[in-house]
Amino acid sequence: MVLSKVWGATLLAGFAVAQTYPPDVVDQLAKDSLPKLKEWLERNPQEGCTYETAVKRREWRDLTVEERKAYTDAVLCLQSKPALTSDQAPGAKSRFDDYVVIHIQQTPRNHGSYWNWDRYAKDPANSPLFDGSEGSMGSNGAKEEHQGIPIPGAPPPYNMIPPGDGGGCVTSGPFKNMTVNVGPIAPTLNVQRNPRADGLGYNPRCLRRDINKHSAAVTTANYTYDLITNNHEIYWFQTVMEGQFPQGKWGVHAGGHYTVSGDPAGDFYVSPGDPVFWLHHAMIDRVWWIWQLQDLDSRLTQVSMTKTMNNFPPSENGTLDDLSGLGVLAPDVTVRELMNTMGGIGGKFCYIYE
Ligand SMILES: *[C@@H]1O[C@H](CO)[C@@H](O)[C@H](O)[C@H]1NC(C)=O
Ligand SMILES: *[C@@H]1O[C@H](CO)[C@@H](O)[C@H](O)[C@H]1NC(C)=O
Ligand SMILES: *[C@@H]1O[C@H](CO)[C@@H](O)[C@H](O)[C@H]1NC(C)=O
Ligand SMILES: [Cu+2]
Repeated sequence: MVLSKVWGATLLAGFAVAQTYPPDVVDQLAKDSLPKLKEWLERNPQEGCTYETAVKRREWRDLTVEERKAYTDAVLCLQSKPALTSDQAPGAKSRFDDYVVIHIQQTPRNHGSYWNWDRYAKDPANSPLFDGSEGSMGSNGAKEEHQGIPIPGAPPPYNMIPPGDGGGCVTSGPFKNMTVNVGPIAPTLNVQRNPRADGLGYNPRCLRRDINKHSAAVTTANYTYDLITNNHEIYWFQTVMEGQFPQGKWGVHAGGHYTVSGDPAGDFYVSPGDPVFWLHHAMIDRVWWIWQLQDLDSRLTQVSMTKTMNNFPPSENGTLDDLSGLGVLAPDVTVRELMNTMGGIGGKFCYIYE
């Protein structure tokens, strides 16, 4: 009896470990597009970067538990080192906070592993990403009542995402004890206010999440596939990805952010303060990369939109010669260099997605 219980548990554990995710339609499209990348590289050899030497970015669950722990340990390490931005932002206490500050001030690009939304969309709270195990990015927050997530500019019923089962402090996993230092600026939960109007003052509090399957429902592979294959210009690709709120379409970008939700993940400005932000934005980058692969000759250099968000205040169109300006994080480089993920910045920027 006892023995069979032990066996049952072992089998169950074995089954959980063996859980796999068959390729979704977007994974298949990415795989089918790789010959186009190889063919383009043959015609356009890049300095310091080849298909073989490119870093292979892998999905969260495709990393081993040890590799996932190494990733979260690296985040914890950043959180243990002194900040470089404390002059401008007294609330910044760590090197991790520097990234949040620069995001608040600008728009960063820095990614490692990624989160394939479709894999966990049905039950994100119990997925390898958020199940609270040591190989996760930390758990959901404790249950705490709230009204849901207001989506300004959308018609009912799309103007309010119903709440999930969390809302409070993260209860387990690597970021259980994490302190959020800066913000909020645009909170979706009732969060204690920052002492400074610009959100950069010191405001220590727990990391809160409300893992939300209502938001995740718009990030299944069919939405992403539709986005990639039915939008042929960067303007439309970007517009559909970022959501068409007046039409009640949240888009995969907001869908992913609000799958985590909480504080600071649900805050438009401070969202990088939740470590999982970086996995979400790596997926955004992957989706853009797959879109580019469909027509590299034209899409690798396509940019759209003006230099201000929603063109407010009105500004000139962005160009490939614009400088990124990542402050203390990195020297200035042109958008052109950042667009070239197969050899930009003298070959330092060299990666593909697996
Ligand atoms: C959280 O902090 C407590 C008290 O310092 C410690 O015992 C625990 O191991 C920490 N948990 C994690 C996941 O770091
Ligand atoms: C994706 O699939 C869901 C569930 O079947 C469906 O409700 C939704 O309309 C689909 N979205 C697109 C863009 O095809
Ligand atoms: C800016 O971009 C828009 C959309 O691509 C285009 O219609 C417009 O002519 C551009 N403006 C300038 C000054 O180049
Ligand atoms: Cu975002």
